[in-house]
Amino acid sequence: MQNYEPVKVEEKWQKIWEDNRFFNSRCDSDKEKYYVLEMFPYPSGRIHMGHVRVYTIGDVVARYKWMKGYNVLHPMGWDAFGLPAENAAIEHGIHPATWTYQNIEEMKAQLKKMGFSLDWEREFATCDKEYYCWEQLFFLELWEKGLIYRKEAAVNWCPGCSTVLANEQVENGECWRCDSEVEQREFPQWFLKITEYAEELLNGLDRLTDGWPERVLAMQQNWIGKSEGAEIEFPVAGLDTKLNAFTTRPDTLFGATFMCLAPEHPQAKELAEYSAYKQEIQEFISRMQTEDKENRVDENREKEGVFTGLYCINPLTGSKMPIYLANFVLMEYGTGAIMSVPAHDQRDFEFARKFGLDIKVVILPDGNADNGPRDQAYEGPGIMVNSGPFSGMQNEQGKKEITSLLEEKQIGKKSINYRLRDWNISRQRYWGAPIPVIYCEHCGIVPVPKQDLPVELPLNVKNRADGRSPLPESREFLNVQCPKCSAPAKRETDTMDTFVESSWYFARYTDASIESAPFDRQSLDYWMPVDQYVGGIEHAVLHLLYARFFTKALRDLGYMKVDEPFQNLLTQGMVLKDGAKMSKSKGNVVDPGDMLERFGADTTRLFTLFASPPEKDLDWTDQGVEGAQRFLFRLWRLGQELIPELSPIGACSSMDGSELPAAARDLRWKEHDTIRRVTRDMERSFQFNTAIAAIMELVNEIYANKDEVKKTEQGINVLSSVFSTVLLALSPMTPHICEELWSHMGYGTCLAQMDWPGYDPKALEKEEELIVVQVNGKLRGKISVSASASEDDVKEMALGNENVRKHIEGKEVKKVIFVPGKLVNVVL
Ligand code: ANZ
Ligand code: ZN
Repeated sequence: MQNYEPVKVEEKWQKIWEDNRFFNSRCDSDKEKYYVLEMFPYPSGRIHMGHVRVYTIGDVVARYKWMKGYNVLHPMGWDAFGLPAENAAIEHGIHPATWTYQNIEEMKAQLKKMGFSLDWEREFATCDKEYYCWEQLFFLELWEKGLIYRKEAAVNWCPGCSTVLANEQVENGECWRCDSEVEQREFPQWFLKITEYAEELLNGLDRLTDGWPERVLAMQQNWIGKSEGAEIEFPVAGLDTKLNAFTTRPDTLFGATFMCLAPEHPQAKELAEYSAYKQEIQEFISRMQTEDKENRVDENREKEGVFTGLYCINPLTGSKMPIYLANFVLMEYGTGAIMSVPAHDQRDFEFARKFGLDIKVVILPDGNADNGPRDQAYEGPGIMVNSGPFSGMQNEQGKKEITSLLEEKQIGKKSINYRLRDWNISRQRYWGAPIPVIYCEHCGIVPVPKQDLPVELPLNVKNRADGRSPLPESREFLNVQCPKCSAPAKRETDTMDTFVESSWYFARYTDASIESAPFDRQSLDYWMPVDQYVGGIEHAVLHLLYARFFTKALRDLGYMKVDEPFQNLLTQGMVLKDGAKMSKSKGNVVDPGDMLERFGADTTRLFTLFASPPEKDLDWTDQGVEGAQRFLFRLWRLGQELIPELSPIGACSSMDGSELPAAARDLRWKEHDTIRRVTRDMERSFQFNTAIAAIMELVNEIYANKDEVKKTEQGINVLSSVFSTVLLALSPMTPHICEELWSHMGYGTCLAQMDWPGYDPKALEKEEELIVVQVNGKLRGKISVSASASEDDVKEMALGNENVRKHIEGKEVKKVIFVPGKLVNVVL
């Protein structure tokens, strides 16, 4: 008897798979393709349990689809640009490139130990210039198409480190490194015009309803945030100027009693010039400038403002509306100015209370005339009141009619606003793809000529101790001849947001080695879109939105024909320990490296798959891991005991069931029923945990009946088939141990090359069970049902029995008790 030594078995099969190149995909138009992808990792140095989980899920899908006869693509690469590499450079004095590529090697070795069926021939890192050069080309082409522009924009600035910070580096408004308060500063930045696609990104969600989690769709929808309403002009009293406000509630115009401007509004400064409160206004503006915008719009944030001393005229009532600057109004949304309706908007209500402004009710919930004082705004629908000719109207109707009136008078118009903002892709960082732009004193902003790409990120720079990018100081990089006039010019020293790289990597995998173009068109059209994408919910609106946008933009540049990159999306749950997310500070981190050494890949895989369905959180427990390991040992022992007597006759092999002895027939029934259940669980949103449970049941059944079944030759055939079926069904989850036992059985081909077993419906038919049906405990009938019938099926049949029907007629059924395989009791 051979001992089970997981690590030895695993190394053996990993080598065999790799040597035979089983998982290296080729285009094959005769076969249906299946592209499964997990979000690629950042090369931090070691894989963590989150990686283990997501890549295991993807691997089971890939292996299953191979077995189902698909031509599968399952690639892997590295999201390799980004800040941690620069931090490591500062901390350990090691170059970001060295650090990154070393980490890749280490993580790759770990991933290989997990036995994933990955096509490593397509591997790349986004920091390879062979990759980012195409991104620079896209930049230039998007620019030509008007989808990229440069504009002054506020960024996070740390006065302590005198550098710009990424959003992720701002913690509670403070610099992560020196704790200085972060300020907002204006810098010229490059923007990708994602807003141009707002409507398409929104409508495209409808086509994803079958394949994407509802939650992600809802998050994207909210993020895009389409609002329909009106833009209305308000003349400023005594000045030859007017303010434009965007509102979703033109029906409340009669209740608009004051105006609020964003502190950053350009007209705020203009008005200050005419104001007696100039000083206060300026103080307010500069105070707001330092405050985080998220904070400012937080609904719990105290409302703040300053009166400008000036007034607008309400175009419908003619009354004077004092103009304020207010903290909760942002310049980025709508027009940066609002008409305030304190009776029907809670923020306006709080503001009005604080500054003693008029509150005028213009909508009543159901028209009842409760006009007394309120302690909060009524934001719901209702009947319009105090609204001149519109009084008595339903407010939805009022929205339309007031907008038409404003349009007629040419003082307003319908307007649609999106919450979605253009994507600022400039980063004042070193470890990223250089933005291919040159600044010339004579010619202005000049694109790098396409034949000069890539603009290589120089490696011979000294990373600065203060964390600022070394690029502006690299004379070699900075100084360049203007491509137009040949005068000395300067390169752009900002690099691209790393989310740009992850917006198209999935397309590059379709042919990662082509050097003459970003994509091989034929391969791209064959493989795209990704059939199954797997990744974390934290990317619901970041990466997943950017990638959708980029796909559409590349389509419009003529590179691809798909509209959506990811047909189906699975967002896996988190890996917890003791109910909390694993983190260094909590000290509850489980290291996959240790797991691999102690238990091996199959146990690690089995545990993560079995502990909970993929989309739910998974709580790591030692007992769970040990349980998974115990099961594999049990399977191994069963194999050692049985295999000498078994022969490689195939899984779910065909035989005449009616001739079998009872024990063998029952086991054969269980075999086919297991495949039916496992196939269903795999097909239906990848419920691997229940699939595994079904296989475990089958193993138990073999243990319980093997001695009896073994007695006849036919029985041994059944055992051969059943054990083969166990190995096949389990092989996507724990491929190594299955391959090993499969080879012990004497099969000549690898499991990795086998087809998924199909069950024989005939094998499932035989089992008819006699079920006793009682009404209030008294025998009223007997029904014969298939053993595979569900509880609901049996109950339905019981209630449908003629005699039973007679006894329950006209009475209320309180409860139906079901004892599987035995009885149904109807309680009246
Ligand atoms: C008057 C009004 C009356 C409003 C009322 C609401 C209720 P959504 O739905 O998110 O699009 N608003 C407009 N621009 C703003 C800005 N730049 N900063 C802060 N608030 C702004 O929200 C649209 C509503 O948010 C607009 O409709 C406006 O307030 C406010 F009973 O106008 B409303
Ligand atoms: Zn020039």
